[in-house]
Amino acid sequence: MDLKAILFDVDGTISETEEAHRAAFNETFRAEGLDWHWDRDIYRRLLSVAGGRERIRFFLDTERPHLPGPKKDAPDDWIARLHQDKTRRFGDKVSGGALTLRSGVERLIREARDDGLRLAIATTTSRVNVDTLLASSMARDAAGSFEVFATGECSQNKKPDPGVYLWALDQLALPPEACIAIEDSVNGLHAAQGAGIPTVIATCPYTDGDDFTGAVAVVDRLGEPDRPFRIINGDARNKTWVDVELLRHWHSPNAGDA
Ligand code: XBP
Ligand code: MG
Repeated sequence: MDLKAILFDVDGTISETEEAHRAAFNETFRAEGLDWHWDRDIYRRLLSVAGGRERIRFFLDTERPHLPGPKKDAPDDWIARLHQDKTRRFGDKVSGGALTLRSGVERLIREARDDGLRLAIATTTSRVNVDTLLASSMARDAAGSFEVFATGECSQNKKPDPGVYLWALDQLALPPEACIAIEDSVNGLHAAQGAGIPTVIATCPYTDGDDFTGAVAVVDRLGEPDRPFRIINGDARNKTWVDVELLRHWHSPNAGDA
């Protein structure tokens, strides 16, 4: 089946957002009077848990099991409040212009749209974070090219569960073999694979060097004519940036029977 749609992950793929997330988490913990500080090493380890609320809960359960008082008795309500504060702080950073798009993202979105491909978002983060990021870093016409927004609110379970991708496929009314996903992380790869969607990985500093077995290709960025990618795995066909033609090539081995 020919390629009909591209599903973009957000954090780490459209923009390198995780340092802004990490700063928002740490500012939230400080404001709450907690001695928690997630440095880059801790955060890289915690990123194996998708979802900010789930990540806080994992840290609480594994690193701070002796938290006293009501927080321990009703952690979920307290964690939800912490995460709301973190999301507000993250939104302030993003709307203040703290983030830019990764190399090649806006170009590929426009090329795909002009080639008649449909575009969707498939992310763990919340819809408000996606809207704020696109509004503050992407030209309106490019941001307006996305037809479906599958965000953290759309699926019971977070990546690597395939839920968010399955929801996106349902909204697109497309089979997985008509799509390709662009991701940055192992959780994202496994979520897309779980939905049967061939996946291209563009690594980011928090995921570089991870095991992306099963991806149709692995590059260090989507790239631009003046900013070539480094092909880590896969056949680049003498290209140095990801365009629609290369995506169609990477997609073709996965196409089912015509
Ligand atoms: C990456 C995630 C998110 C972010 C933090 O999402 O796992 O949890 O780290 O955002 P993506 P929230 O699927 O886009 O790579 O705190 O809103 O979860
Ligand atoms: Mg990601």
